[in-house]
Order: sequence, then structure tokens, then C-alpha cells
Amino acid sequence: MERTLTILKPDCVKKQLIGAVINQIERAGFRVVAMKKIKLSKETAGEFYGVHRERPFFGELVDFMSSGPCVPMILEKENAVADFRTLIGATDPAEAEEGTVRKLHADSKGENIVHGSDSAENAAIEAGFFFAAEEVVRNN
Ligand code: DAT
Ligand code: MG
Repeated sequence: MERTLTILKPDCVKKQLIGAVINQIERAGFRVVAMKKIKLSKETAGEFYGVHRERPFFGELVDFMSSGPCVPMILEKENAVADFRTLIGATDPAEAEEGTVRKLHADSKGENIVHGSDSAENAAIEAGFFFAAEEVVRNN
């Protein structure tokens, strides 16, 4: 079993799509092993996306990610990292495959509904960013 870290971003929460997106995630075979609702500060959002610090969109990204509550989750499934990236679609919803979370719900490249880890190694780091060990519990 592999784990990935997702965040239902502030646009997802504002659009009241938490349930719809989690439904799509569960129907695709992922298990939610950790979940919380949290409003990130600009500082924390910048720390999470630190790898993008030098990119031109960094300020916009930090403002957006701290603009309202979000819902980070740890998901478990075989091949979770790659399968979740497939489920959410390309970063830019205009380029995302039909039926993907971003194609269905995202407005733009910047406000694209969900985060998904890009490797198992980063998934573990990102999971530790949001969750303590006792908050990570398998369903059965
Ligand atoms: P992904 O979230 O698909 O892994 P990424 O890691 O390249 O994409 O970028 C992280 C986030 O930064 C992305 O979800 C939205 C934002 N972003 C990326 N490229 C952008 C751009 N060209 N303009 C505005 N926001 C961008
Ligand atoms: Mg990324």
C-alpha cells in the first residue's frame, strides 16, 4: 500500500465541493487515513510550497492557499501517488483529461481545487507537515 498527500484547496472548500471531491476520491479506491480542516497562514503556505519559492506565481499561490480553510488528507491505495495524479488531471484544468477532478471543478491553473504529491518520498514529507502519527489511522 502506498500513501499520497492531498489538499482540498480553498476554492474547493468555498465552492462546497468537499463532499463531491471526497466521493470521487473514495470511488476511485482511495482510503482516507487522515483528514483535517485548517486555515494556513501565509507563512505556512509558503513553507509547504517552498520548492516554488523562486517561481513568478509564488506570491499568488501563497495568497490563494491562505485565503480560506483547506482540507489536507492522507490517502492510501496501491500506486496511490501516480493514480491520484491521474484522478486529478493536469495542473492547468484546460489541459486536464475529461472526468478528472480539475477538469470538472477547477477554474484556472492557479486555483485548481486539489493538491497531489508528486512522489512517494514527497508524500511522506508532506504528510508529516500536516499530521502527527496519532492522527493517521487506517479505516480497518
Ligand atoms: P501540481 O499542483 O499539479 O503538482 P505544480 O507543483 O507545478 O503543480 O505547482 C503547484 C501549484 O502552483 C499548482 O497546483 C498551482 C500553482 N501553479 C503552478 N504553475 C502555475 C502557473 N503557471 N501560474 C499560476 N499558478 C501556478
Ligand atoms: Mg506539484
